[in-house]
Amino acid sequence: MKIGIVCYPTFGGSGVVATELGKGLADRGHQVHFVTYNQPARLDLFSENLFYHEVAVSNYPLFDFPPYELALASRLVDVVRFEKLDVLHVHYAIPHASAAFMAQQILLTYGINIPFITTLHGTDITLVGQDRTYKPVVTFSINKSNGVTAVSAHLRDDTYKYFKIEKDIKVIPNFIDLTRFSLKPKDHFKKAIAPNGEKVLVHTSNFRKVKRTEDVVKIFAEVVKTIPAKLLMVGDGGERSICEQLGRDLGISEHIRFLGKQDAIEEILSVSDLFLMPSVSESFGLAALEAMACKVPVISSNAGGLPELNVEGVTGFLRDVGDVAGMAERAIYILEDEERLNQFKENALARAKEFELSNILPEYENYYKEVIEKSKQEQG
Ligand code: GMT
Repeated sequence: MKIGIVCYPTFGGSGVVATELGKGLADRGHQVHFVTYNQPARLDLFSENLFYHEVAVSNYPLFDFPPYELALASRLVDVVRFEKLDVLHVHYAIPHASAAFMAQQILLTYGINIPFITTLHGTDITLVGQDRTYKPVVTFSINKSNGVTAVSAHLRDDTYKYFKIEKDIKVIPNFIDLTRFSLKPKDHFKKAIAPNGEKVLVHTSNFRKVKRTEDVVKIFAEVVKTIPAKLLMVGDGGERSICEQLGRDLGISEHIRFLGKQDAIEEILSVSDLFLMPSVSESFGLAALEAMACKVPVISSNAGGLPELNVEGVTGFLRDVGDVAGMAERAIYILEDEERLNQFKENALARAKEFELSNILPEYENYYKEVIEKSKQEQG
């Protein structure tokens, strides 16, 4: 198949999923065309089946807000026509689904009928999508999609709850490439981070409010009272400086390292003993899956789709959003007993294996075929 993928090229979960999916599809012989405003962060390899088409946005002085959606639609028209794509797959509804719909309508005037699939990732539904400024467009473009997927059953149900959706939404969870995300021998790094054998807790995110990163610091503050430990904070965003200040205020900053944005996340996870994800909402929790693949158990909130990934008492524990004391108590429970910790680590990996790329990718392939076939039939 010839597949066009639209996504945010940044470090966000939807962009990561879209890029890893495209790479996986290219490995299986499909031709994959990324259409976005920057080279996706994880599109870091050469393959004869991978293509990248940049969307250039005109900076005409009249525009206070350059119309990215129009530029994207125009670029999609161009790429579909000249690369003869079979299907478009857009990740994150805003503004990708409406741009794909516009491109689809324009392409009809050229006698080309291309179906498009929208994958809902989370905040496009739970946060931004519900903003009155976007809701009618989000609803319309989901309903006009030829196929719709959501990354968890919870996100699918939320979409039905908050929007008037007439389409079937297929759940296809996030996935993990275990050849990349696995425990790496990084003893020298572990020694540098935790020279006295301290336990290493870790959090990776884009430090937005939805991640409740302050809770991460507060949980750690409780843990370090009982267990010698270090905290690695990976990523960057608006809440980072607040967390740095909180660490200082709580007198624990010497035990916390802010590492900023990192490419080799799997190396950091490889020296970690426990992952913290206290998010207020999380449609799936890809960062937690990446941790589990590197044998790191998870203490998380029970928000959104997290219970579909993190299994209570097996791969970690889940507590209500904001229950810092409960999360800290469960973190100590896992970390205080070496044998117990090792069992949780094994369980985390076993669970991650269920989301192996090779298990999930065929679900997307089959769905593409189904949607293409259906669209051909509808066309007559
Ligand atoms: O909100 C983010 O963390 C980024 C966001 C995105 O769409 O880029 O991530 C969402 O999509 C990921 C991939 O499907 C999911 O694993 C994350 O749980 C989800 N984030 C939230 O729902 C907050």
